[in-house]
Amino acid sequence: MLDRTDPTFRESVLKGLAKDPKVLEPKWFYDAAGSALFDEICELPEYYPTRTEKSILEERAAEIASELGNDVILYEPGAGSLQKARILLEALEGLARFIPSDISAAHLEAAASDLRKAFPDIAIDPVACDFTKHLEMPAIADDRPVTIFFPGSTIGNFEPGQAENLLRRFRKETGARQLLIGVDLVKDRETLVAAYDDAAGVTAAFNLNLLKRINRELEADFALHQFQHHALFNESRSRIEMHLESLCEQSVSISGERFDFRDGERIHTENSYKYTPERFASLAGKAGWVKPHLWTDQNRLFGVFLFQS
Ligand code: AVI
Repeated sequence: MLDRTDPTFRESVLKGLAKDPKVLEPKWFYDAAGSALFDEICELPEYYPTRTEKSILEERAAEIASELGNDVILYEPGAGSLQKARILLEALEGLARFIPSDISAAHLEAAASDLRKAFPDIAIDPVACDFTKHLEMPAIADDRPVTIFFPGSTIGNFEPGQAENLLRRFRKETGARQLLIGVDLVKDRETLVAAYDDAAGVTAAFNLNLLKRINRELEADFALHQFQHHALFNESRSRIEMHLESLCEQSVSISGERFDFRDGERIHTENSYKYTPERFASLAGKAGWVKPHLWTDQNRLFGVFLFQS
């Protein structure tokens, strides 16, 4: 298979590692190996968000469906494998149209054609686009109101200011009237840290895979065994942080440029923000999303919000 490197990858890596402290953007986690590791993370006993959100959607499907109504166009940005959409489509009896969007056109088309078989009465119109830049609408004559579906707590990987802008753009670029969104909630430190530092080491492999990808795609020589995964809860900023920590003083060459690491120096690779229901409703409110309705699990680990515009 042709290994095509995104032309902005090199620029982003060289720029991020020239900073102090060093950073790498989390969007680069998801090459083929990284995506497979993320799927494994979602199945881990410590990683509660995926299964908790799924159980909320399953258990509250009828209620959610009655709040949403079925005379809407459901639009899912960054839809991926369409696993969560299936639960909702089953509940939204009579839904006419579903628009999944994803950056990878091939992946999306394959997932959409499976979905068409399962839901022959729903028009499925995938659109390939990068939702962090722009939300594309397919060229269809359908003036039903749009409902945005944004599960998975993906919103937590954006800085709060960026998250607000993104939610505003969701409304403006599609004219959406409703937003159904999954949000990971603040909880005790132990549960949070375990979810990002699992006993089997899958999250560590996911984090370290970023260095493997840089080695492969950007002619670099990171010695993987000389870096270790580190996850912490930064309580004052209400976020999990993932880092890669250098285990010794060392130099790494990337595309002919040299980067020096002190013993113990960290590369900051990801933030995952955790919200209280009030804080998230206030952030969404600033983006024009009002009247929050929250569904949560018994232990209030995760929240599924419905907002109106
Ligand atoms: C994709 N995103 C919502 C995950 C999260 O929980 O922030 C990414 C992840 N990183 C490590 N584990 C999972």
